[in-house]
Amino acid sequence: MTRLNKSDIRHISSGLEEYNRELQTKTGRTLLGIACHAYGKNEIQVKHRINSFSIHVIPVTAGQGIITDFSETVTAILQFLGFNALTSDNPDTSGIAHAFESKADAVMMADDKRFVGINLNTRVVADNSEATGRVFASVLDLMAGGIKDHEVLVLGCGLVGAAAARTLLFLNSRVALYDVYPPIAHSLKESLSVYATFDRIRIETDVNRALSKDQYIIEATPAAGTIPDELISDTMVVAAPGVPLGISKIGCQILKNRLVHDKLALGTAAMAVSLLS
Ligand code: 2YC
Repeated sequence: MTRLNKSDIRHISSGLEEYNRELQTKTGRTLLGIACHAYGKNEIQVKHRINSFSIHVIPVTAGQGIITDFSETVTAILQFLGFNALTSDNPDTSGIAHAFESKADAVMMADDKRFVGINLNTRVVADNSEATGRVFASVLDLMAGGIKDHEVLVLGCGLVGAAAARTLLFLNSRVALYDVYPPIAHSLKESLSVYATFDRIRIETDVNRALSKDQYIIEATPAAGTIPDELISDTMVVAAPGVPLGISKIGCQILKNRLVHDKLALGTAAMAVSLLS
């Protein structure tokens, strides 16, 4: 899991309005709309409930400690969506206790291993890796005008790539799994075979060949330069949850409206919407 740093986070809050417009242009849906699409929720009904759903974002000092503005940025994303969200004045135990005492509906917090949302009434746990893979697969579904029956190349078979692949199979697409460490791709294929017949899941071993074959891509690796500029075709569509982004600045200019990437917003939005029971 890539640990975000201050510079990854610095411009997210101030850029939310523009990013929302960008998502609308690229996918036809807003940040909230995409999160609703990912969880099959009716956006109108969600909007009726969202203002009264209180979420405390709690800084966590464990391990490598607090990332400057991480909690404040998560809170800003939630408030942008319409949630009744605040950053707790107290970290750790005190923050969790205060959330329960003030009858918050949910908390969100992250240590070095997991970033989660917890609904304090239903006990539902929203995991950032699961939600991020699911929401970026949904982005690809929207950008493709329906991903059903297409093949999608999933680069990176970790927790996020796995959740994306699972979602893509639920959406009746086919997946080609690539990981720099092939056993990871093979074990993902094994675990996915409970969701789909084997013929809808294949292992890709040559990423360059795969990039010339598949136009729909999930880039879920923690590496830069995963998709070289010279392999970007004029029909390629990329949903990229991976941090850092595996595409160069020139590659981003080539892809333009056929690339969606962010480091926190879509995953956070998906987590929060999934907590609304
Ligand atoms: O500020 C705090 O409360 C820190 N404990 C937050 C640490 C977050 C570590 N995780 C990450 O940087 C990202 C997550 C946003 C998702 C995956 N890695």
